[in-house]
Amino acid sequence: MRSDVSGKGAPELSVENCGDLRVAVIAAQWHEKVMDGLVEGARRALGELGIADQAVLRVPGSFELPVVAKALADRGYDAVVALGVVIRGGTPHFDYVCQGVTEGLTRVSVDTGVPIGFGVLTCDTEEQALDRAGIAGSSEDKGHEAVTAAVATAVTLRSVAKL
Ligand code: DLZ
Repeated sequence: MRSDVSGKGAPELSVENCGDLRVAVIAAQWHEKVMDGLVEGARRALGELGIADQAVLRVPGSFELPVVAKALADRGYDAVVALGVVIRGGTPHFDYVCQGVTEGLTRVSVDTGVPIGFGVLTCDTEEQALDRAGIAGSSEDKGHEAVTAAVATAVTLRSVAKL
């Protein structure tokens, strides 16, 4: 594993009794090769978890993820997973997109009570993003991780509802 990779300390999540959950994945379209890896990792995780009721939708860019996440939460999905890649350029645009998507997704999740898996990579370079995209040679698989985290949280919320 590379020393600059952020996943040090990540838990091995074991998620059970989740096959009946409804899960939606939303994916931005900027940086196609990285996004293909994230979406593939997300689909793999859904399969491993036995989630049959699933939807995968696309939006143009990461900035559009929160509004669609809100619509999906309102439609009754138990968990939503947001995937995107924002790569730093020469202008402050990176900061605005990162801030908008992060704050937007947080707000939607807390306001609706629906967990949102945060699979938005915010990287300085495309190489860093590819290293987290779950493709051959990557050190991390952030699409898979985001689905697992969202579904694990939905299972926890179901337990909370029974307390
Ligand atoms: C405009 C823009 C830029 C410069 N960079 C990215 C990026 O690296 N990743 C991404 O997902 N989207 C980017 N966008 C597009 C914005 O997210 C958004 O789609 C547009 O500003 C239109 O609202």
